[in-house]
Amino acid sequence: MNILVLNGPNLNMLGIREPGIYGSSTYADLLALIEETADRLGVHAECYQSNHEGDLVDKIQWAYGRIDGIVINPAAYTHTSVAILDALKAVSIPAVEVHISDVDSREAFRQISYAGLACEKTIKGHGFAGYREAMEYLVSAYGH
Ligand code: CA2
Repeated sequence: MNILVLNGPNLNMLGIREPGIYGSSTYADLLALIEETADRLGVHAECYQSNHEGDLVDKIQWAYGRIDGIVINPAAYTHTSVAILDALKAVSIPAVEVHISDVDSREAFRQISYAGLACEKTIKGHGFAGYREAMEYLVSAYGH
């Protein structure tokens, strides 16, 4: 099984600023957790981060025919991007939305998710563990 783990803008800055909201672990630490999880589950994880909306759309389109499940944290684009929503709908690959922070207890604008409308499940406020839980869900639902 091939899982694409997509991260949106500024998530490459993890651990560098705002440790109170996002924790003090880095994006490299997150990649290590995803790799460890993939090994344990016996799947391949393709990780991609971009600060650019179109790049994320391109990567979702690239996934068509290659990837069996998507874990996506679109970061700020969660709350604005119809393009990412449309791309997820276009490829129709099972997807899980992840947010490190509990977006429901933050500003009102963070409680709107466009990407989430194309996802089977949303995991929020579980920190990095949310990515592991999302991968476990995809493997249990679609692993072969
Ligand atoms: O909680 C999440 O995972 C978010 O997707 C993170 C986004 C935010 O816009 C969403 O509302 C919720 C922001 C990611 C920014 O990451 C930073 C990392 C280090 C320092 C500053 C921002």
